[in-house]
Amino acid sequence: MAVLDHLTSQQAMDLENEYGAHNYHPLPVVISRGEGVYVWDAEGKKYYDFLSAYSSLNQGHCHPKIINALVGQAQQLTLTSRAFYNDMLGRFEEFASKFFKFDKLLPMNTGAEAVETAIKICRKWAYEVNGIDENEAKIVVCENNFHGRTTTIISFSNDPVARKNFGPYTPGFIKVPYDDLESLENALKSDDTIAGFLVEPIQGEAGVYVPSDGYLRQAKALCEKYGILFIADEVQTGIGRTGQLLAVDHENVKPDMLILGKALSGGVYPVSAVLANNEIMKVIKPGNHGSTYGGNPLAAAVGMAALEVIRDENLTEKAEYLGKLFRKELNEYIANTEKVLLVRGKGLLNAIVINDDEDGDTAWNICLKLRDNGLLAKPTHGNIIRFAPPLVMTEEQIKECVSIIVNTLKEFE
Ligand code: IF1
Repeated sequence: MAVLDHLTSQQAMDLENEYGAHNYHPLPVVISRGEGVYVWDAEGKKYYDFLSAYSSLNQGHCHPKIINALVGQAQQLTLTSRAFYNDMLGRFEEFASKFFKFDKLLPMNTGAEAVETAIKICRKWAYEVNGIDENEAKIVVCENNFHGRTTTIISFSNDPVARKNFGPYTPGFIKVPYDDLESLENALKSDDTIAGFLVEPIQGEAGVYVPSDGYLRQAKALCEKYGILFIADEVQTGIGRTGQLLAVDHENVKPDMLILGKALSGGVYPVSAVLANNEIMKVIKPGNHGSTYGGNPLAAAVGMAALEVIRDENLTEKAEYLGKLFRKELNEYIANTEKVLLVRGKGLLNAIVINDDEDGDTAWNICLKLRDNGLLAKPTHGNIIRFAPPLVMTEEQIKECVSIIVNTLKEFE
C-alpha cells in the first residue's frame, strides 16, 4: 500500500490493531485532517476536537504561522545534535526564557523527558548546593500524580495499570496527598534529605482536579521555609490553557523549576523544556545531560512560533473568558439534571463528573455519542470526561459545543 493511498477508518483501525502494540484503547474514530478547532475523519465527517491531544493543540490544528515556521526551517536545517551549535536554538532559548521570566532553558523533546530532566537537576542541586549527602536526596510528589511514563516516573505513580510489573522502581520519592498542606509540611519537617516538591498545578489525569485556593501559594511558601525546590509540572496546564500563561500565575507563584511540553510546539512537533534561574541551572555542566534531538533547530523554530501565536492572538485571555462561559452554560444544565454531578476546571481545562461508579462505562458511552454528534472527548476514569478544546475558539463555536454536549447528555437521562 502506498503511503498516500486513501484508507477507510476501518482499514486504519485494523492496521493499528494488527501491527501496533496495544498500549492504548482509542475512541473508535480515525482522524485524517485538522484545522483550528476542527478535525475530519477518513470519511470526511467533521468534529470539534475537545481533547486537543491532551492540551497540546492550544493554538489549534495546523496553525499556519507554526506550520510556516516548520516548513521554512525544514528546508534550511533540521538537526545538528548538540555536538555543534545551530543558529536557531539560542534564539528560542532567549525568547522562551524571557517569555516565562527565567534565566535559562534546557530543551528536550517529550514531557516525560523534561520531568526526568527536572528530577536530575533537583538531585544535583541537592548535593552541590543544598549539602545533602550523596544518594540521599528525596523528592516529594503527590498522590494520583501523572508526570509521564518512564521507569523513574512510574516509580512514583500510584496508578496500578501504569506501574504494575515494571519494577524494580527508582527510589527517592515520597508521596503526600494532593491539596493537603499539613501532610506536605509534615513530610518536609520530618526529613532533612528532601530536595524538592514536584507538583501539577491542576491534576489532569486524576480528573482535572483543581486544588483549593491558596494551595500552590502556601506550598511554595513551605518549600521556601524548608529550603527546597518548588517544581511545577505545567506540561498540561501551561501556555494559556487555564486562563493564565501558567497555572501557577493564578496564585502569583514563581516556581524554582518550570516543566513545559505539549503546547510548547502547538502540537506540531515534540518540544519540551525545563526553565530555571542561574543558581539552579548552573549545576548542569557538559556531559551531565542531553538528547540527540533536544534543542534541534526545527523544534526551536516551531517553539518560538507557537509562543508568538499564544501572545499575538491573546489565547490566554480567550481561555479565561471562554472557560467561564463554558462552565456557566454547563452549570445551567447541571442544576436541572441528576446525570452530571458537576463541572470543574480553569480556563479551557475542564471536566464533568458523571453520576456513575468510577469503573462504570457511562463516560465512555457518552464519548461515543458525542463523537456521533460531532465532538471528540475522552474519559479519564470511568465517570469523568475531560473537555480541553483548542484555545482558538470563538464564542459562537463554544456555544454550539455546549449545545452538542448538553443534547448528548440528555440522551442518557
Ligand atoms: C499518554 C493523562 C493527560 C502530563 C504531565 C508530563 C506528561 C504528561 C502533567 C508527560 C502527559 C499525557 C500523556 C498521555 C495522556 C496524558 C494525560 F491523561 F495521562 F494524564 F494529558 F492528561 N506531565 N500527559 O499530563 O508528557 O511524555 O506524554 O509528552 O498517552 O500517556 P509526554
